[in-house]
Order: sequence, then structure tokens, then C-alpha cells
Amino acid sequence: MDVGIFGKAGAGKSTLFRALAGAGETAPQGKNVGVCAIKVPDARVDRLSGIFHPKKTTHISIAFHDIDAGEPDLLSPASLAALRDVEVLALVLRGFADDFHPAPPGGLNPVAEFLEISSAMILSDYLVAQKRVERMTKEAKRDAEWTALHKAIERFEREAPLRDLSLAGDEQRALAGFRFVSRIPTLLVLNVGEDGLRGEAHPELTGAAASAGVPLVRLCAKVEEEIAQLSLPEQAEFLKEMGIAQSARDRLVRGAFDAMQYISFLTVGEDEVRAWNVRRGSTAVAAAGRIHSDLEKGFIRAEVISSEDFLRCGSMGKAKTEGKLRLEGKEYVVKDGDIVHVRFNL
Ligand SMILES: Nc1nc2c(ncn2[C@@H]2O[C@H](COP(=O)(O)OP(=O)(O)OP(=O)(O)O)[C@@H](O)[C@H]2O)c(=O)[nH]1
Ligand SMILES: [Mg+2]
Repeated sequence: MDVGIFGKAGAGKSTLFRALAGAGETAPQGKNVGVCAIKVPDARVDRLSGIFHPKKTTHISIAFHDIDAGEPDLLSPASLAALRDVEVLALVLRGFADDFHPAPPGGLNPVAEFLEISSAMILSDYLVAQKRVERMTKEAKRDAEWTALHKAIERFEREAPLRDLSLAGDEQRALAGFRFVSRIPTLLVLNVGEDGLRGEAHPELTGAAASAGVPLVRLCAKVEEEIAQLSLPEQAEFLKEMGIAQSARDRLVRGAFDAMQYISFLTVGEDEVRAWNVRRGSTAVAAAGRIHSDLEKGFIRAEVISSEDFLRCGSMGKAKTEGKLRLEGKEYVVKDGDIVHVRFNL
């Protein structure tokens, strides 16, 4: 999963990136700057690994990209190109001001900042869609692409992003190639000052995020950067002292999962214990396809047990005798934490 850290110049993107990348690492300067991969913490994976002693343990991994704002034009060709490759957008909004970084005229306004970036993205998509439609009009083309583009344009004209536009399968495929930026699942990150950590800074942003249907994380990038330099036990101590329940890393991972509406399921065995991400509501056969296309093609049944039940039983044998291991068909909707074993035949 690829997450792009984006926002206006000076919002704290690189500081946040360094907090995620951990001690010592800095983002190289340049256009589409640093990338760091972080493991999604999952205690279930660790505990299962302790039982199966597999050769390999694989957590879900998220790559965070520090994307240059490309000011003065927020959506420069380079930043647009970088955005098109990400699955989730972590939009950093400025919520701090100090002697070195005075608030802009009119004061800090993260809601306005969010709306400004949103509008820029919608406008950029609108121009792309318009251009294509003009061409199609000349060529007198009227297919799924034409229909889908009109649905998209209708939204853009209402200043709405593509994010939650539902389209038929062929329309969705027709639009995929455009890589519209307003369709990217988004997560808001309010970068507050050290003094804004306790209590809810800029409460008005909570409502704006909710009405846009995007998750919101409040953090102080600068403090998180300092925390990332510490040893693990020191980190826990420091978080507690600052009144921070969870590190930025953990909350951003959670936020990215929420933005994508992902859940995790697990596979276990002597070779590998592994966590996988799928969209909430995915069926067993879709989850099988996530592992390997052969498993999807030859899918017969899935053996399923919740990791909670399994960890309570301690072994598959015990889980079976207790009737906790179920056989599920193609249409079974996978739940977060399910341990899945696919029976297949090609
Ligand atoms: N007080 C305070 N300063 C911060 C915080 N986050 C970032 N800064 C400072 O704000 C300045 C800009 O931060 P950056 O992380 O470089 O911002 P950026 O979004 O990467 O900026 P560009 O790459 O220029 O677009 C730096 O001097 C940071 O130290 C914060 O939470 N509190
Ligand atoms: Mg930067």
C-alpha cells in the first residue's frame, strides 16, 4: 500500500515523513522525495508467529512518500504525477505557528486549507475530463467512457471529488486510466503545535472531515520526529508523558486503513505467517485472489477461524474439536482477523 504525504509548503510534510522513517533517516531533497516502508503493527501476527515458528513472518507494509508541494503552483506537473501513483493521500494541514513560522495573514485555517487543496484537485480533474469529452464529441463516441466521464463532470461542477462516486464495472474501468486525483482515498492530518496536543485543536475540522467522509488524525509532527529518535522503551515513556495515546506511526497506519476501508486477514503455516489487506466486504474468493490468482481460479472452499478463537485454542487440532474451524464458500464475507486457508484445485 502506497501513501502519499501531501499538503501546502511548510505544512510539515517532511517533518512527518522523518517521524515515520525513524531515527537518523532524512528525506533526500528533490522533486518526488523520500520513500520509507513501515510495517503495520499487528499483535495477532506476532502471536501466531510464536505458535507456528514459521520460516518467514510477513506484516502488511505501507510505503510513505514525501511529495513536494511544488509551490507556487500546488499541483505542479511533478506533484500531480507523483500523486497519481499513490493509493491513499495523507493531506497534511497546518495547525501550528511559532516565532519562526508565524501564522499566515488571517490566521491558521486548516478547514480553508483542506477546501483549497480539494478544489485544486477537482479543477485539475475537471480539465482533464473536459478535454477528453471534447475529443470524444468530435469523434462521436458514446460508450461507457463517455457515460462515466459525464457522471464525473457532473460531480466536478458541484465541486465534489470522485472519491465516493459509485460507477458500474465497465464505467469504473473506463475511468481508471485517467488516474483522477480527486478519486484517491484521503486522510486528513492536522499538524498541531506542541501546545495543541492536549485537547482538540481546531474542532471545526472534525465536522469538515466528517462531512467529506474522510478520517482525521491530529498530531504534532515535530514532537513525533523527536520521539522517533528515542529507543522503544523511551518512546512509550515519552508518549505517556505528553498525553499521546498512540504514536503518529500507529495512527497514520490506522487512518490509511480507514481511508481505504481495509481489513486484515491472515494466513498461517510452517512456511509463513502473513497478514493481508482487503477491502471491507470482500468475499472469500476475492481474498483468495489477493494471495494468488490460482487460488481464486481454483477456489473450492475456505477454512476459516477467527484469530481470537484460534489463539484461545492454541492449535488447529483443538480448534477443530471445539468446532471453531468453519468451512466457508466463495461468497463468505471475510472479517478482520480471520485466519483463512484456501482449498483449491486447478
Ligand atoms: N512548531 C512546530 N514546527 C513545526 C511542526 N512541524 C513542522 N514544523 C516546522 O515547520 C517547518 C516546515 O516543516 P517541513 O516539514 O519542512 O514542511 P514541508 O511541508 O515538508 O515543507 P515543504 O517541503 O517546503 O513543502 C520546519 O522548520 C519544521 O521544523 C510542528 O508541529 N510544530
Ligand atoms: Mg518538505
